Amino acid sequence: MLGKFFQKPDADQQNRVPPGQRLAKGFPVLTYGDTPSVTPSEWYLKISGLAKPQTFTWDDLMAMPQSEFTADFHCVTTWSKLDVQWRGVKVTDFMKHVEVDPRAIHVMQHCFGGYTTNISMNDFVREENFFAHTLFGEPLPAEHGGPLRLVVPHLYAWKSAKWLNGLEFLDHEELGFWERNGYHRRGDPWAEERYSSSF
Ligand SMILES: Nc1nc2c(c(=O)[nH]1)N[C@H]1C(S)=C(S)[C@@H](COP(=O)(O)O)O[C@H]1N2
Ligand SMILES: [Mo]
Repeated sequence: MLGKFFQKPDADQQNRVPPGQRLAKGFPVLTYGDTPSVTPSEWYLKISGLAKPQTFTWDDLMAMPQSEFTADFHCVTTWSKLDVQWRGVKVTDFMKHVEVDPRAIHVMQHCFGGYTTNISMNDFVREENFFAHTLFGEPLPAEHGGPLRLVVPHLYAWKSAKWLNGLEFLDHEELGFWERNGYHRRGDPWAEERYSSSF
C-alpha cells in the first residue's frame, strides 16, 4: 500500500531506489531526541583527534567555495527521497583546510545535542559529500539539521549528521549512537547494510 505518504517511482527513477525502499512524498524528519536550536553565530565545527586542533566558525565556512548539490536520500526506516537540492561546501574543499595525521582512517561525527555517527575516512572524503546549509533554496530548517549538517549520499542517512559540530579523526573504528544500538557500521543502502549482524 502506498497511501498518503509514499509514491511510486517513475520508470526512469526505478533504478535509483535501493532494495526495500519506498519513495516519500514529502521530506520526513527523522531525529532521535530534541531538535537543538543553534544560530549561525553560535555554530562552530571543532576538529579533534588525529588532526591539527582547530575550530571553524560560520564565517570560515562561508569563505570556502560554495557549491550546489542534487542528491538522493535514503533512510534506513525504508523511505527515500530523490533529487534533494542543497547548497554548501564540498567535503573535499573543506578538507584542504584541515591537517590530518596520515594514521587517521576513521572519523566520528559529533553534533549539538550529543548525536554521534562513525564513518571511514574513505567514505567521508568523497567528491560527492558535502556540508549543507541550504535546502531547496532556503536556509536549512532546524529540524533538517540547520544551520549545518553533513550529507553523505551513498550511505543511509543516519550517517549524515544534523547540527554537526565536531569531526574527530581516529586510527581505529569507534561506533556512533545508532551503530552502538544495532545499526550497521557502514550502511550501504544498495547492499541493505541496515543492521549489525550481531543483532
Ligand atoms: N544529530 C542528528 N543527526 C541525525 C539524526 C539525529 O537524530 N540526530 N538522525 C539521522 C537519521 S536516522 C536520518 S534518516 C537523517 C534524517 O534527516 P532529516 O530529518 O533531514 O530527514 O538524519 C540523520 N542525522
Ligand atoms: Mo534514518
